[in-house]
Amino acid sequence: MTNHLYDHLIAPHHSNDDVFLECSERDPLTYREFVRMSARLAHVLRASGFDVGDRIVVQAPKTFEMVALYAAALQAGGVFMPLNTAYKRDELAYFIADARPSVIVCDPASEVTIAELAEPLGAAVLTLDGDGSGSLTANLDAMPDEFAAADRTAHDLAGLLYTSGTTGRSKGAMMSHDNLLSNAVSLVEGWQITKSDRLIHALPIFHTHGLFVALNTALLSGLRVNFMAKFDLDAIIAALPNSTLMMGVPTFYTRLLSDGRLTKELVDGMRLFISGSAPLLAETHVEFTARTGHAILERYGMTETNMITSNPYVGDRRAGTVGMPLPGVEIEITDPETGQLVKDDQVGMIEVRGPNVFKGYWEMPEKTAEELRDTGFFITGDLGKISDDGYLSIVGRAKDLIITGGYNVYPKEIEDVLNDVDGVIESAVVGIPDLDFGEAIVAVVVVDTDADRVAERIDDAITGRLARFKHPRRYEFVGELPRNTMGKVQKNVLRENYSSD
Ligand code: MCA
Ligand code: AMP
Repeated sequence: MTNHLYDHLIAPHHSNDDVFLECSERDPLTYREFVRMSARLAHVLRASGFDVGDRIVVQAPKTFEMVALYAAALQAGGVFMPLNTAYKRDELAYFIADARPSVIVCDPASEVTIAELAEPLGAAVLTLDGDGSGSLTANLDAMPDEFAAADRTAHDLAGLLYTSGTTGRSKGAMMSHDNLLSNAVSLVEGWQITKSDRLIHALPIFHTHGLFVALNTALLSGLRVNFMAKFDLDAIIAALPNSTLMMGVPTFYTRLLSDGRLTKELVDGMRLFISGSAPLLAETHVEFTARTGHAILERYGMTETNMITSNPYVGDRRAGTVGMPLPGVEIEITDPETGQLVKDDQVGMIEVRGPNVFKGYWEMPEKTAEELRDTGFFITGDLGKISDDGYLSIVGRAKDLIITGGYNVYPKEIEDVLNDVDGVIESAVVGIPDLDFGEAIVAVVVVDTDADRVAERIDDAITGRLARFKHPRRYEFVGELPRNTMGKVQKNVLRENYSSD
């Protein structure tokens, strides 16, 4: 029997007494204890009706138990599907109905809502609170310490992560065991991660970055994780002297730079700072190097592909670039219209092929065919160019996407909510530069009556239906939207107009 990810990430730690996860609120958890907790949780899942190939939806606080639940789902042969804790009922309803999990684990505070959504599917609902308590763990001690891992090949599914669509519905990216393992192996080698590393982990664990990039590399190398509930500037400053490694989104670095306590001495013991999920401004890179002596290593990835490129660990970490393809990963720059390769050094669509590229979108063969070519190349929607010496720069996006503090927001989803509001004729949502979040959401709205009254209704609709990070930070009420001769709204004009204010 083999279970690709379990055999490489979890089983090797069976007798490892090194600390895996530590945090300020609880006793540290060793690797050995983690393996035992995962096995017990796998028994809980089985007893709740979780079979090989089933999906488990998890919308729960960031805890040791949630990490062990990921391992348990793999061990039980299932597919782990984490969801942003900020999602509201309407958002959850879609994901749950689409993925049809057999088990859902949620915060006790949302149990009633989740139970309603689970009912038509007959899915079991278990709870997990921020301190590790809940119905998921209530009988953990009574469970056996060992669980025979289900047989899973490299090509079986391990994760289902939803990404929003530029038009229409969110799509579940199907990640296989090998997609995840091959990428973790490349990153551990490329970033020279070892068991001596001490990682600052302040990212959420419901996305690729905090879950797969950070935790799969931790499990593969056996390093020690300083597991923080969220980004907290004081906690990070306090942790830096005893750490060697940090992974973050650009907001982590701009916030650190805004604090006078960030000095060369503070980060004396640090080996590597890594940034990704959103563009790191070249000036942030330069300022960070000047202040700390550390050149941030910027890398580029997507939910559908895991990590694609990375700046070198040894060599020039070039500001404003995302480095070179990881081993085994190929990149092509193509003409977005024709799909033909562009000439050297020209800007075009970034396409990627390799063991990291996903298996397709869950139950959406047409969407898969649109973005994943028969040749195996995935069309990223990002525009870029490659320098003579092989560094990729991302220069824009062909997709209508806003990235705010590392979270992706598709304007269409917000526009749909706005356009539903009584009194709204039409709307356009754009991202404008923001010092803290990289981009901030602005909604430009055309109304047919008293703007104040409509604004109240908009506020109710947005608050009720969308996660907080998707809420526009600013509304502009206008008489009409700028359009080109084809009648298409000129979002670039809106971006320019509101960026300069
Ligand atoms: C929190 N808020 C946000 C965001 N985060 N609004 C917009 N964008 C955000 N990212 C809201 C809060 O609800 C709060 O609302 C208000 O903004 C201020 O919150 P603040 O305390 O400043 O936020 P925070 O809790 O400090 O969080 C900011 C953060 C966090 C640290 C940047 O958003 C974060 O950890 N982002 C990382 C996301 C991530 O992991 N992305 C990876 C995706 P109120 O007004 O109610 O107070 S994976 C990916 O992209 C690919 C694969 C890749 O390459 O990695
Ligand atoms: P997601 O769908 O959350 O996986 O986000 C993937 C998108 O994040 C990519 O398509 C890029 O647009 C963006 N992204 C990730 N890393 C970087 C980076 N280092 N620089 C610029 N954009 C990035």
